[in-house]
Amino acid sequence: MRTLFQFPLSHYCEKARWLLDHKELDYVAKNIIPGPHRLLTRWHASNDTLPLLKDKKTWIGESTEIAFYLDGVYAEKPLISNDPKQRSAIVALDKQANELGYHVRRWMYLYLIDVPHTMDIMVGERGFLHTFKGLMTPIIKKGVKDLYKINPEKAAKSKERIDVLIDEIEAVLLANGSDGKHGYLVGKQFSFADIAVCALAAPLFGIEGTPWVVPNHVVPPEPLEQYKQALLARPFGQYVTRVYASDRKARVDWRGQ
Ligand SMILES: N[C@@H](CCC(=O)N[C@@H](CS)C(=O)NCC(=O)O)C(=O)O
Repeated sequence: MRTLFQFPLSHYCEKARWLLDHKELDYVAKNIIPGPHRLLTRWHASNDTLPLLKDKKTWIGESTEIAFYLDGVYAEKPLISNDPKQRSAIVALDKQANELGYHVRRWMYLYLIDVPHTMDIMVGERGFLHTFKGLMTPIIKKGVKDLYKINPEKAAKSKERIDVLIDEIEAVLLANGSDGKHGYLVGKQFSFADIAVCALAAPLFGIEGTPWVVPNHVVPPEPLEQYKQALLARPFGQYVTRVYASDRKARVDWRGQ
């Protein structure tokens, strides 16, 4: 059995779950305590972040590495074209998506880190963090703020980058003949580029079935809601929400175990 070590709220972990789900590979999504997770990632993948995949005796860190590993080892339902032009377009889009994810996280946390619902998801519904929720919540909150440098100045800069990256990705989409309502980023097929971009942009949209759905009792912060509505009026927003509806067939609960 494969194990994906994850944080439920992480959109990079959503990218890895989507890869495994697309390939229809069985796995368990296992939640790890933030902080001590680095003992595992450093030991097995020489890095600091999740997702981390264990496939039999092989450990793979980094969402992009996971994509190339899975496509290399499991030929069914390929995600990365062998055509050199398409392949380099996919690699370039994944790079842009990774940067987008970095800035989306910082900008959104500025508004969401103090919303109790965010912490509810981070501590989960069972396990160590849940049991010691009262004690752990301020520690996790401070850790997240320090780690991702969540402050108004940095978040404003991140928002500028988000705007630029979305413009760039949308331009690729349009150049590939898509108006947002149909089609994909590279060629005619759904590919790794679509997973990378859609997963890493997903928190902006609060799509049903993802960790970023805003429950009825939570009023979404106004800047986030305004931006979501502006994006939904554009090809980029229509593309992300449509691809989620048509191609995100989750086989494992994002809440993990
Ligand atoms: N480049 C990495 C980024 C993953 C990443 O940033 N993961 C975050 C969660 S969203 C993380 O594990 N942070 C914990 C840490 O940095 O210690 C990937 O694509 O997998």
